Amino acid sequence: QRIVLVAGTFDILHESHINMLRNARNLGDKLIVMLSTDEFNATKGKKSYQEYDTRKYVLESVRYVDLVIPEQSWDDKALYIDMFDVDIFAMGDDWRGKFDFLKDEFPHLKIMYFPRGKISSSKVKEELGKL
Ligand code: C2G
Repeated sequence: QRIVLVAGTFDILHESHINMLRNARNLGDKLIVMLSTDEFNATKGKKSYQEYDTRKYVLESVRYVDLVIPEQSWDDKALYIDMFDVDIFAMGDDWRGKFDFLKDEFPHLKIMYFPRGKISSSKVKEELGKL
């Protein structure tokens, strides 16, 4: 079984997120999503509209997602790659190159970057404000 891991905040889930999740799931047999906690986002100066439990609830109802686990710090990627024996780590290409260092610790790991979709949660929020 090939295990795929993705990470993100997934606030106000939209079709570009779904495309990314579907593409990631299609790389293997099981998709694990590391979901940023509200506390982790706060350390990055980010605040989501939906709190962690809501984002988790929504993601768990997506057919491409097998498991949702919390991302509480930058070190959690290595922790979970090891724990779940992850084969592929996938992200949108807004993160291109940023996680290539994981290959030093996990030489067997494949790192894939997908072209980023058109929609962004911040754009959605901005446009909703204009309605
Ligand atoms: N994404 C995408 N196209 C979009 C929006 C998002 O491909 N239009 C991808 C991002 O590249 C990311 C995932 O969907 O792989 C989740 O996006 P965000 O919630 O914006 O994730 P982010 O906060 O960038 O999370 O540890 C790193 C962070 O957890 C990354």
